[in-house]
Amino acid sequence: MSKRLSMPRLLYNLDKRVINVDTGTNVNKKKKIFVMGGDGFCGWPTSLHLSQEGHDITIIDNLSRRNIDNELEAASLTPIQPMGTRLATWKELSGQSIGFHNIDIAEEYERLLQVIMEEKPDAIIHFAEQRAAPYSMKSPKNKRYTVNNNINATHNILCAIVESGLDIHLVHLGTMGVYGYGTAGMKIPEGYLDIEVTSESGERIEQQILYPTNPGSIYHMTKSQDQLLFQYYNKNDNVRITDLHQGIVWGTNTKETKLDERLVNRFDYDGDYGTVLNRFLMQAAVGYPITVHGTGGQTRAFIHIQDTVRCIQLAIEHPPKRDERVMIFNQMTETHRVNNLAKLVSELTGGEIAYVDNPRKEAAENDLHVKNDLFLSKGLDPITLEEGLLREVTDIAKKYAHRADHTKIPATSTWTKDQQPGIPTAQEGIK
Ligand code: NAD
Ligand code: USQ
Repeated sequence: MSKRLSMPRLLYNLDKRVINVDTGTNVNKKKKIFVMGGDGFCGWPTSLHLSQEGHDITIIDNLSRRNIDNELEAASLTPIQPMGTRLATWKELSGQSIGFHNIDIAEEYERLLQVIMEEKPDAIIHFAEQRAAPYSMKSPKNKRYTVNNNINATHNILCAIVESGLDIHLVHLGTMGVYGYGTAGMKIPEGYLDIEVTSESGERIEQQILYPTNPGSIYHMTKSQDQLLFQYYNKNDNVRITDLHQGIVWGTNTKETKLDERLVNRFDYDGDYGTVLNRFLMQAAVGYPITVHGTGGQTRAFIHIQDTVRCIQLAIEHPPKRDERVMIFNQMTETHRVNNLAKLVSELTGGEIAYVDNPRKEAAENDLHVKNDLFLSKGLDPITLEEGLLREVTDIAKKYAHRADHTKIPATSTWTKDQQPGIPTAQEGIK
């Protein structure tokens, strides 16, 4: 007997979107997407890229990252523009409008729900968390802020998706740090670990469980908590969720942010928000010693910002099915030992390396082997450090070196009373 393909029942709604009546999903390629945290380092280039692809983008951000810069008296190395200028420039260049709402998603649940109900997004990309490990460890106030902000933000989004009754695909930016930075002794899988348990009758049963978390900071711990929230809302309410376990993002600009200097992305280099490779590039460009913590034996996963944006597009294009478990991708393209990165940057620039005290409580060394087959199988063609590093030094770090405040470079936030700030000594060439 031949099988007839059942045709989807489609509804054309007032926004000219085509909705599958049975699943509630928008079957157009072009989607209405909310970018929570769309003013930030990853969120801004993602918003532009998805707008360029023809999606209808609305940014939701409370500009807390800009306020933290004010609090720390630090600033992006690149001259980022106010949100109004960013959006007007994008409209001028692309003809596309990006919407913007200033909402604190951790605190203003009713406003969040209202905007979801009114604009009915097909997908929400969630970048809106306090993302710096050193900032989260600075003081009890910072610990509490990071926990309250991050966990409430994630929970409010999940709760609002369920209360709205809409079938919204949530794409969350998580971290490789949930797996921990010990040596796993195996390739870290994409989210789920194969295990075998022995029943009372001696039968061996295979299972897959969430890879055990082992966070190394309060910030990373909030990402571990996020994972449980996702498991729960997926199990109880069938929310479609993709959790991207991202490595350290390096680089600054993407195809779209390069179009005009007013669209430039942020570049953090200060001791709290600057991440290791961008800090090393900037330090070398301004003649500051390259600050390797301890022996530099930590191995970490990396990804270029252009690939971040591409991965998020791939995640949006491949949502999990309604009854599928949380989809987890390792969003990274290569792993490097911190000390080797310092040597690479030093060879490229002539910069001097300083082995400073490690302000963090972390293993002196770890090995890291990671599976990232899912994105590669969906067509990701990664930018390697080898091809992008020099361009980053000349196009960004040297170009904006005059904006650097050297007093903001040292990492002074210590994990406990037993660690010391990572400050180079006078002998180590500090100018
Ligand atoms: P970022 O600090 O530059 O951007 C985060 C944005 O979220 C900011 O614009 C901030 O104002 C906003 N925000 C924070 N709390 C909010 C709230 N309660 N309500 C509304 N807006 C809020 O950070 P980023 O580097 O773009 O990182 C984005 C996400 O990606 C984070 O969740 C981070 O954990 C994750 N991630 C980043 C990296 C990296 O190397 N930058 C690596 C792995 C994962
Ligand atoms: N490090 C140095 N010298 C420096 C700065 C850092 O040796 O000047 C070392 C740190 O001690 C650490 C490693 O470099 O061992 C990475 O530090 P980082 O600040 O670049 O990265 P991390 O704290 O892990 O956090 C960053 C982002 C975070 C994201 C995470 C991805 O801020 O949002 O989740 O990278 S991952 O590391 O894969 O978990």
